[in-house]
Amino acid sequence: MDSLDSLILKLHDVNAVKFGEYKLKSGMMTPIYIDLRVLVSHPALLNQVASFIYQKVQDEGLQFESVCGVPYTALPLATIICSRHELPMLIRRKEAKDYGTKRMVEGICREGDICLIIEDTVTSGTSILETAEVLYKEGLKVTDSIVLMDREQGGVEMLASKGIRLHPIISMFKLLDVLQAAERIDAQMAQNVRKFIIENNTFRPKDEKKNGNGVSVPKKPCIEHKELSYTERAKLPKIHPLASKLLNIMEEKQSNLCVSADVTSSEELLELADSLGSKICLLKTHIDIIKDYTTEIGQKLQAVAEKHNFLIFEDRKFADIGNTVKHQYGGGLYQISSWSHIVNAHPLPGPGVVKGLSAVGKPLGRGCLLIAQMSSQGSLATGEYTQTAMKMAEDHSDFVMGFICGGKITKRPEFIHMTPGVQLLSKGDDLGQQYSTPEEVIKNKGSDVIIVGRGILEAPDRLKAAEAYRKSGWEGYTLRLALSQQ
Ligand code: S5P
Repeated sequence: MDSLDSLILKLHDVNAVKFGEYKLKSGMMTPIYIDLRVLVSHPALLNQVASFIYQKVQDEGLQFESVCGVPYTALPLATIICSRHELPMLIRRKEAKDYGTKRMVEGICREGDICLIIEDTVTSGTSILETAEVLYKEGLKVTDSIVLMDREQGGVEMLASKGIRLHPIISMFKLLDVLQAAERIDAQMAQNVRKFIIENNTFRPKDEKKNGNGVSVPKKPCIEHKELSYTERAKLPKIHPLASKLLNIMEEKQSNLCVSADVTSSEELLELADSLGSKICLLKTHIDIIKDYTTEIGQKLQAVAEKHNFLIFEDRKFADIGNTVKHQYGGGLYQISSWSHIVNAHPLPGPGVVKGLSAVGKPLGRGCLLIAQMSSQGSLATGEYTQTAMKMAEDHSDFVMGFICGGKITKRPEFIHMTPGVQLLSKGDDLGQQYSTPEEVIKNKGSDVIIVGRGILEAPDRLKAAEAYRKSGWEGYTLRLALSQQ
């Protein structure tokens, strides 16, 4: 298959990417227009785009029972993919027939089946959401969507807040880089478009309203507020003190790297903490996989954390009723609350789990992350579940300091987003783990902290690998900040 760069140039050749003054569906004027409707007149290119989309499906290891293209431009793309790979397809009608079955979706819909949505271009994500809402009404689930062109104007975040992961193939910034490098556009034009994209982000969760179909849509495209730096966020009046401390550490050490210390001996755990301590803002442990656990480990870890100025996060994933998690957190063999600054919890049992943990942790100045999404294939933490986690966090922001999630899910700058499933090279393991790169997670998906386990633990030189992840994560952050401040 051709490279992405050559695909971008071909799209430019056929006028699928145009520069000038154009009006978007929303009424917004734009200096760049993406019009993939022309693809049907270029069958070889149409085929090639379909191949890229299917490659993305495979790279991401997506699981689904059917495929639906957002009408009309993505319809032929979905058709080619489904025909080539013999996948069941669904067709969403734009208007219900006024005779016959009055169905809005053609094809077989089985309750609980997952449908993958394919789209050609995303600005705010509304078109995908509208198609998803129609599919939901048929009892289907939508967890993922693939888009050829992401204009990077808030679609990823908006859909993430609705529990749909958007996987773009070409991002606006990549497109501009390639066209500029090939001298199709000059630096000034590229810069104008970048500025426009950053200033016209459409994602503003607080202003959501329902449209006529009961579909939530952002009220109107808006000028996104300048993104705050970690230091600025650390000073916010309503921020959790531990979140503030972590953000200050991140800025001071220029690190948004959390190492997932998934090792099984206490000696290796302490050695890892000490040797990588200077590179990280946070050390994540799974204390129950340590085979020679003794009560001193917690204190020793704390001493190393103090020496290198990082925090400790026990990845215990509490998921029981309040009374039980209270004991699990404050007592038992591991006495987690005595040494771990941060813990996490599944929102599954309801707010009681947070209340129980808070009763133990809050007096000690501890903090909690809610698991709003998971990196593993087929995770159930999507859609309404993710939204409930966000609401739960807001209701308990005196103890909940952020989320485990795939990317930024709330615009409240007080909350810290931490993302596992990060590797520079691998795409996944054979047990369902799915990886994204630090750049994708921090710069494109707007998360704050990358959580890296095997990417570092299995490297021949762990320190060198930790430095590579620290650097990459930090670059993602500085780039995101710089872009938002232009
Ligand atoms: O959704 C999740 C949540 C977590 S906390 N997916 C995850 O992988 N994790 C944890 O992050 C997981 O338990 C493991 O400790 C780490 C990822 O490890 P890696 O080796 O795949 O980077």
